[in-house]
Amino acid sequence: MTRKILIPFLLLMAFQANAQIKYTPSPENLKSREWFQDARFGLFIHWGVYSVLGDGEWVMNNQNIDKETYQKLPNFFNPVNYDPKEWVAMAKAAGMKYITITSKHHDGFAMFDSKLTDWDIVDRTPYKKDIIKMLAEECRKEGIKLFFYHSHLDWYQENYFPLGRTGHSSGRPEKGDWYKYLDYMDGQLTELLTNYGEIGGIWFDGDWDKLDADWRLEKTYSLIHKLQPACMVGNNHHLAPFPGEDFQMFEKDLPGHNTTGFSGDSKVGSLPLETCETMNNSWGFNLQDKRYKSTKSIIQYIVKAAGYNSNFLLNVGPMPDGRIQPEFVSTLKEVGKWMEKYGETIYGTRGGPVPPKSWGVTTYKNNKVYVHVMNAENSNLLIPDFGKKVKGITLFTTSEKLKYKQDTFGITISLPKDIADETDTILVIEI
Ligand code: H79
Repeated sequence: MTRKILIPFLLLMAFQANAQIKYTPSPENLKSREWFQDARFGLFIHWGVYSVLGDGEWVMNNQNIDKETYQKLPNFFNPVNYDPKEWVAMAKAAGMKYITITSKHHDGFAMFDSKLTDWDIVDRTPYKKDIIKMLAEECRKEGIKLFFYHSHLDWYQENYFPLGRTGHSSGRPEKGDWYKYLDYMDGQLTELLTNYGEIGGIWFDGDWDKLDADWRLEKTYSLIHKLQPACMVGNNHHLAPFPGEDFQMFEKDLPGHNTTGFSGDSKVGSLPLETCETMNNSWGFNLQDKRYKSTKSIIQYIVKAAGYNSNFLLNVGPMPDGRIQPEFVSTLKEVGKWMEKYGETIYGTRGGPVPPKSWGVTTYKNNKVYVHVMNAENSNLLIPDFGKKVKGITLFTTSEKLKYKQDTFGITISLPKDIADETDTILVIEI
């Protein structure tokens, strides 16, 4: 081959090889995915200097606060009542197995001690302590895995330029170096994955702010997997998963649903799934938001998520003084009581074998199928055939044997009489 032909040929080969690079998760990573799915229930925490204003984590954008003014907020962030022991104990008692906390939200403020900026908790607040480090230590002690929510979108950094769809009132100059911003982000992720022990995963959000930007995701994802191979990557981009991602999340929607309007393109893929929800209607602390979800509806959300083969990540927005509001604490306590009693039908299970129905959902583990009846429609329940011979059916709480008939249509079960107003009546099918 002459050089004239050889060089383009080699380039073409290299290009094809590159196009074929596929992400192969490491054995450690695959193990994390199993652990994650078995865990089923986690605590989401949105906490930042925005909490001071009691108007949610989008307050900088929503109230059109410019950077100069917003910079006053860290001066008032002094969470003297912050006690990571209390937070972790609360999560554990609720039956949660992991915590996902905002290391940085869209306001760009680092809740950890970053050497790459002084826009962080240690440099700017009177509190001066790294709340993430304190939480990481407590989580490790208590066997709770820690994940970081980290925002791609940044309303503070000048190199986040050109601007996206949000953060237009921050008063930044009309110039910036995009790739420097991405280097900065990779730098902060390196800090988070080097200085805080083992991290369960990184939960990205905000790339939808700049749909056409080169986010250099492959580079960032491989950096994460190089630093901590077991660390799972997820990205709330509302699209089908990209290569390099290890779990797929759904915001305020069960997998495949789109009640919010922004989950439309979130085709459910084959990775572990997670649904996140708020306890009232806000992520960050919101003083006026009293739309508290009932214990029953939260339990039913956990159960439904499990039936969709999905984890449930339930959010609290702690108050600026470091405490979690009592309304949340008491509901979580009740949820924990339920999980203690019925957790066997949730933890370590997978969704199915019957897809979710109007009456409820199913989960399974080994030779048991748990039928979660949340809306009994009449005294008999028909479960479509799922190709297994039934050995017996009992009521989970009392082990009472239930009458049933199995034929080509499925299994018809006679339900116990007085279940109408229960949160979740669980039947156990032995196969
Ligand atoms: O961290 C919490 C929220 O602050 C964050 N995700 C959760 C976990 C969040 N950010 N935005 N949203 C949730 C709602 C998204 C709204 C959008 Fe749009 C609609 C994004 C794109 C279309 C509004 C309009 C924002 C950009 C254009």
